[in-house]
Amino acid sequence: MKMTFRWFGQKDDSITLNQIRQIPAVTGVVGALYDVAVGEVWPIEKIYALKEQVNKAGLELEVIESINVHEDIKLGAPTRDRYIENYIQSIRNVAKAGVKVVCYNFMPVFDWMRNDLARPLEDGSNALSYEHNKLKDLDPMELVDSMAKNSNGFTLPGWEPYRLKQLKVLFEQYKNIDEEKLFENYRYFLERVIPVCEEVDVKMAVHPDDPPWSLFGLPRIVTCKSNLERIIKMVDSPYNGLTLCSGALGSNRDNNIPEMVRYFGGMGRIHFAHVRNIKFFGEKDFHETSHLSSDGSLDLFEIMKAYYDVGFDGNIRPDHGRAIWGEKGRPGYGLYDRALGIAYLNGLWEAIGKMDRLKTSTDGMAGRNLK
Ligand code: DNO
Repeated sequence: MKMTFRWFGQKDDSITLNQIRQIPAVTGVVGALYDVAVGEVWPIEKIYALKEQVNKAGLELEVIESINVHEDIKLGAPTRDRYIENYIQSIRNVAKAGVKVVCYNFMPVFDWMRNDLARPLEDGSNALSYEHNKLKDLDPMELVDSMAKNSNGFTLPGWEPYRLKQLKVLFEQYKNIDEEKLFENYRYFLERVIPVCEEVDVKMAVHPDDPPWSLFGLPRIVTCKSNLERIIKMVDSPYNGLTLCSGALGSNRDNNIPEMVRYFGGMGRIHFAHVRNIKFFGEKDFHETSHLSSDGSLDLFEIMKAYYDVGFDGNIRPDHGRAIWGEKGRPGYGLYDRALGIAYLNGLWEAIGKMDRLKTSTDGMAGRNLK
């Protein structure tokens, strides 16, 4: 596996490339052009500039998170073809700069959702949290306001003001879109984009909906094993794959993450791994935690073991972390807890690999003894 770290660029991240370079085993950053509006073509010069900056720091830029999909594509609006053309051009451009994987999502209107960006935890740190009953009765505008007010002055990925300006209109437009219609519009998009990905060798990796259920009456489909399977089979190409996010999918108790890693990883369809933990405190309520298995509800050993067993050699990154040691970073994206997360994932990976090799050699010796 290749360990990476998400970076929001020089202007908009409290963390420097040099700091990232010093986290053990990190070989690359996961980046994006944050100043290109959704739907516009990513200019090649800007991609090259980002790549050069990252490479100069001794890091790679193999993964983009995200090239966002314009709402007109998800809505199947008459203007979608223009936006799909632009998307395709952006893919061609990132390919020229050596990008191998594009992470994106197909969530209507909102990206990930939480109702508290700084829930105090027992150890004095704080983390993102989600309480279903509090959120479901909220006016979506209030949610947008509170996300903006509590983000320590950073723009949260997925909550960029330009995207949310048209909220009321969008809600109106989505009234006629149910899950089946959304699947149909998704297929239309994939049928046009994946052939180009095959040509330029860029893998598409859809991020699951976070949380993986419908909210505010909006359809959500990237939610569970059967839907993920349906999505990758809609255009059955190795270039049509997944960002398997343990925290996003894991917030639905019915999703068995190690099993999904084995299943989709075994098919070679996991192109990017987000690994983090969450802790349930209600049926559909959870807060984020450190990566450590015993701090949360997910078993990170089992998840990493599943990646090891399927021979995962793609890019992986720790996902959100808590805010610890007084750090005032972008909620979920501070340096310290994500770096601790990496150290832990590295430890699991080394131990799993060494135990496996030890087992193979003792099995071999036992075999010889028998002869
Ligand atoms: C949140 C992230 C998501 C993710 C997008 C991918 O922290 O996991 O915003 O980047 O859904 O398009």
